[in-house]
Amino acid sequence: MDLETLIATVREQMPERRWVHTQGVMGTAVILARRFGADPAKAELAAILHDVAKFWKVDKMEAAIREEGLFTDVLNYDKELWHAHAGAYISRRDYGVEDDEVLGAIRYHTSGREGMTLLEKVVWLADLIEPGRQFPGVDDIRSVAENDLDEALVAGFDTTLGFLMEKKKKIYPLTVLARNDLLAGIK
Ligand code: DGI
Ligand code: FE
Ligand code: FE
Ligand code: FE
Repeated sequence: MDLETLIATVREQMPERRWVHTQGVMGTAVILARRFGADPAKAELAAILHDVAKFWKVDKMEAAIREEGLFTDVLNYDKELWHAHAGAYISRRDYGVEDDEVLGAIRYHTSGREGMTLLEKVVWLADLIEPGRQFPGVDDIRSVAENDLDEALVAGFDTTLGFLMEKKKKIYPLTVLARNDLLAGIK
């Protein structure tokens, strides 16, 4: 599938405001990729697809996750996590994305994981700080992201975890592992 067709296919699966977010993630992911030495084309492709399943019906996300059979544990956690796995699965199955780096960046764009790749970090952070995002502390994370990728991710995970705690939500173990791993890597 060529890029133009892919973009049109993704766009029609989401409301306009989510497409605006996706475009923001594309732009920010390319900037961060250049800044930190990841592949900008891969970052952009992952960004295009990262939220493709976000507005699917819950049953459809669940069916995709069960069909793939790799991350059924996520079904015991917040539904907000599901679109990332469903998205990675159909990116390969339906949209011909074979690149494991790109697929990983889609799959882990919500939860993160232990041992995140450079591309996964770039897309995770771009999702959090694209220009349309507004939450307390986002400008601080943007500042840190000017020069320290891992430190920006730690700040981002702290914000996400704080939000989940406040909402009395379960925390998916990969998110905890991601933060611990990033902390171990920064002094
Ligand atoms: O899809 P987006 O809104 O662009 O962003 P996202 O894919 O990063 O989704 C973030 C949402 O997922 C956010 O509202 C928090 C929620 N969430 C629920 N459980 C978890 C979680 N996020 C993480 N990282 N870990 C969880 O366990
Ligand atoms: Fe998402
Ligand atoms: Fe995110
Ligand atoms: Fe997103």
